[in-house]
Amino acid sequence: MGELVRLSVEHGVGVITVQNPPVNALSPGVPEGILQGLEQFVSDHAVGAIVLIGGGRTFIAGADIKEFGKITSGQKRRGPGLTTVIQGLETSQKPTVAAIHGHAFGGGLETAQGCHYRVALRSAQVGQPEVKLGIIPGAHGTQRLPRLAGVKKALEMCAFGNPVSAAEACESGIIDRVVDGVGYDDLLAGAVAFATEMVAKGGPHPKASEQDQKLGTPEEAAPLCEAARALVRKKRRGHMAPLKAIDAVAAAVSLPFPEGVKREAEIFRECLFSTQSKALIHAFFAERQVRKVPDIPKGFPARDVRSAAVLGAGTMGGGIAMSYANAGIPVRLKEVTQEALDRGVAIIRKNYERSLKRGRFTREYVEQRVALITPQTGWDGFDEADIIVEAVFENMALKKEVFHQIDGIARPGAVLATNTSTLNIDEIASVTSRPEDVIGHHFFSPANVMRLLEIVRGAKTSKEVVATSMALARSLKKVGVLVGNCHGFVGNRMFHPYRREAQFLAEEGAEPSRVDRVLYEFGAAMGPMAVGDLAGLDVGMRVRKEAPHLYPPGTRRPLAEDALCEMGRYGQKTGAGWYRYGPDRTRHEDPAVDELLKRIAAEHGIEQRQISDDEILDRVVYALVNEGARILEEGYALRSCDIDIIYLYGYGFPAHRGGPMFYADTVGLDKVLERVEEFRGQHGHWWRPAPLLKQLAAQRSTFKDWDQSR
Ligand code: T1G
Ligand code: NAD
Repeated sequence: MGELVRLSVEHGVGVITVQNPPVNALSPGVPEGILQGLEQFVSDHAVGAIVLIGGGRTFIAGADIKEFGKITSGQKRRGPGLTTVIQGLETSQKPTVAAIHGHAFGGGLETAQGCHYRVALRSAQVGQPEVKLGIIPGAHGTQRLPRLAGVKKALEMCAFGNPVSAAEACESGIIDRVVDGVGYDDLLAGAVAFATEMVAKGGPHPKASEQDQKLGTPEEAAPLCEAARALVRKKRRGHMAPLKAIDAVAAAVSLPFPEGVKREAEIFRECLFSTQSKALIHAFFAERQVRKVPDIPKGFPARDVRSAAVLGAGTMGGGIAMSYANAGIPVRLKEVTQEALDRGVAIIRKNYERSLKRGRFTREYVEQRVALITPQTGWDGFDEADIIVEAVFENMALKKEVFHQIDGIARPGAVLATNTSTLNIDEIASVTSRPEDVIGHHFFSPANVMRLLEIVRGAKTSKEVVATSMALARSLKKVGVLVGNCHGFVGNRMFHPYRREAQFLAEEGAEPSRVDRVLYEFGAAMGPMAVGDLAGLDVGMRVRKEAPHLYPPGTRRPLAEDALCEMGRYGQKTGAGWYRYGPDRTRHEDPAVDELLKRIAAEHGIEQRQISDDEILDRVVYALVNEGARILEEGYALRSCDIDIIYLYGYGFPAHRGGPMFYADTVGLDKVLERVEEFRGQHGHWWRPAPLLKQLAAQRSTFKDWDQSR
């Protein structure tokens, strides 16, 4: 305990410093330490005020999330809970001041709300991000925050979980003073000076729990809560915690403080034991786990990437160049013809202008970013770039030609990346004199928006180039996931059976719009048919043509999309695909598609039947899971959580389901296997269960356990 919290006295002010790196989470021992320090300073006559501060780079990032898994519903808490500490800070006879730098998140901000005063460095952020973990603030944040900041601000912060800057927090009453300076020492000096002023001013010192002026009436709060609920339903579709957080904030207005905190506690427990919360906490740790590569320890030497060059200014190249520019990295963008270059640059401009209009960027920011992109048709500067990213057409002969050229131009030590979505990285690398520098950087469309970056390790890719790519992903604000070099890598390899089953279902009589609806209701951003139309049905058709091994003789192959392509229906870009598209891309069901499906079924002897929503969901999602299990046992993904992150960040899989592999765990792998076997009985070949799925189901184990056993 002594290690976790340090006590000192500065100019007559007692300083409680939390020392629980890296983020000063409120792990067991921390609340106890704070309380002990508080009691000691309250009874110390030489101390006039108390400052609570975080050691290292941050204040307190909240409760220790690792502890959540250990809490069972009936368990009693050991020692004083966080709320006891918070109450102690608020009822202290001597003024208490929270000194915030880095982050005051979750229980950290709630602890600060217990203090009489809060000061913060300008760079600090405060927030109640609990909803992102499927829970709500559980240490009275939903009750004190509306009293400090008003109901509207508290709803925003508690229901969406987004952080607020120190300046904004000061404006809304969460923070009393912004302290100038840059680090811990400046903050401590500012906080001690502030505390000394408060001692001189004298009490009574404000208690957030007693300040009701900003709460207003339940009648005034009702429309604010309704508006917040409507926004949540739109932006966090299917998520339970944000709606619950709104209920808890509403209780702050309708109930006296002691009753409000009881209501908050009830709601908090309801959320904590939910599957949604488990899934979101899984996703939180998974996002951090994927940064870890077993054979590349932390701190492994990585190369600096200070300049980049991109080949191809099409859909992907333009977005990739924007990603570099947005990270402040100058980037050259090369096309074959001036015409193609102008087209690419115009799209980049349009994208930035759109962000400007939406208020995401300022004009100054946009101009700075655009200035970092140098469009060109020649090779100028490619010999100096730290990384060259190839994003030309998906064609092996062309990629080889381009890599041969790059090899002749790039400086020694440059990373040579390809954005191919299916081609063999080793074959591409083989035409260069330095296959150790070649790696796949599989961005997702639109590359400037989508956060996933599959980093594809070739057989000869050096560890240094992998480490450089993983670090680079973070600089580009992407989530980098290391995968192996197989057809479609991880994401698209799994997406293939997912979309195949969706087509089979349509051919068997499930209306395409119903297939989409089922997936949408499951929480997916878009159903498989709508996604097909967005990406272009011709893409899948080309894959089926160019990779015949995907459909060995005697296996059933999907027919509908090839037939749609033959009718010129490539999806949104031709105004029709699975759906017909009106102006502004409005989607309409199309009887012509239903007729086509019936015709295909009749011609190929496919039985048309009533198909339940459950079958639709299980067939498409378990197709993902079964292929995911194969990928794991073949070693193309490091862990099942890597697959989950790929699906959460690259394919719009609903976050509150935790990813396909975690979802299968929550269903129970024995149940998943049973269903897979059932589908195998009905549909044959494609449903052979992955051996790993069989093994784990037999052991009554989970993919998560499998990850941990390795
Ligand atoms: N508990 C446990 N571990 C945590 C943690 C936490 N709250 N926050 C971070 N870590 C670990 C993380 O797993 C990683 O570990 C390392 O710290 C560095 O994190 C009562 C119920 C603070 C903005 O949701 O948002 O309070 O991978 O890589 O980019 O109402 O961490 O190195 O082994 O993310 O500098 C609410 C979650 C909890 C904050 C820092 N709090 N954390 O970002 O570092 S619920 C949160 C973050 C709660 C109360 C309730 C970010 C960060 P490893 P990092 P970063
Ligand atoms: P695209 O057709 O939009 O753009 C390709 C561009 O490359 C064209 O503008 C073309 O003029 C240019 N080009 C061709 N040869 C060139 C050369 N020798 N030098 C410079 N430029 C050249 O294609 P895209 O969708 O951007 O795809 C590019 C790559 O990214 C492909 O490998 C594709 O598989 C991959 N990818 C695409 C997506 C997607 O959703 N579109 C997603 C991930 C990866």
